[in-house]
Amino acid sequence: MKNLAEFILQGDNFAVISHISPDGDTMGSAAALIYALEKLGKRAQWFCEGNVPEDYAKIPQIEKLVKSKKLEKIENAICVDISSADRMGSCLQLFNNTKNTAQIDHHATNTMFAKVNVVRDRNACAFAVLELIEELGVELDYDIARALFVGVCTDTGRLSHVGVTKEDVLDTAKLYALDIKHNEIIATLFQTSTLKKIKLKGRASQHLELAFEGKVAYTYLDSTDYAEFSAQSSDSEGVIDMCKSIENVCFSFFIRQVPNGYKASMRCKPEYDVATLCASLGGGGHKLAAGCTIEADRETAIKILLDKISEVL
Ligand SMILES: [Mn+2]
Repeated sequence: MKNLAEFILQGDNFAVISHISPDGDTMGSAAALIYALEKLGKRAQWFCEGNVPEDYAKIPQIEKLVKSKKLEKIENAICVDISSADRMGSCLQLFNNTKNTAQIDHHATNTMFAKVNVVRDRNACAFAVLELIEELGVELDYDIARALFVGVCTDTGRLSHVGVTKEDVLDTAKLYALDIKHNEIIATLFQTSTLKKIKLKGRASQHLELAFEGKVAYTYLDSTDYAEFSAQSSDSEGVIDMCKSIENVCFSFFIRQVPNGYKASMRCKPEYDVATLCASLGGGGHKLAAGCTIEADRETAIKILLDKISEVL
């Protein structure tokens, strides 16, 4: 972490890069980092392939990302919550053209693609960014704390996931100490829906199937489903949780159509490991939540995933 703090203190202008199809952790971590950089008198601009999902844009500290200033010159790049270079999507070009590169992440599968790499074994990248901010000697404030809280909520299921540690809770307490209006953030992100999200979930539940005596639940959404409800990929975020919530299910997956095939999200019970399974298909992620893209038609993609699961069940 000292290396990364020095990297930051030596620079003046920074590109802060989030992963494609940004989630709350990559956006919250990026926003907190940009606030901290600005407190140090640095200039920073956010880069990401993909739009900020509508719900997240309602939180001013996340909306700040798209309002971040445009830099004329970029000499330093920092990736947040990015496990491998390809997760930058179209931002990879910028990264490759930048002289000084660093990253802060929390994926066990991280490929150490930057010059300065900080990968922490934490349940959200936001916790690693909190540690960085403390290392930099930047005082936590309301905006930083709210941005980090968005990351924490997203990746820990609001501190409900099985691997959540005492350290996670104690770090989150530091955020609560800044009067972050946690209830407002939670209501905006998790307790408010839209008609299109509910319609999509309904469609996904129509497609829902069980396999291997109910131990596996899976469903899919095609591009036409999204188009029908004028929805985007982030509108189907809750679909995998619906599959996972079914009684006796050990593995669940949700595939959605993308231009080159199907993108799969997978979950499993703690005694299994979907990170390894997805890695064997060219993807990655965490032990209990991972993903991959399968360049195939829907039937083939489902068969490939079921075959992989049958090997470990
Ligand atoms: Mn993350």
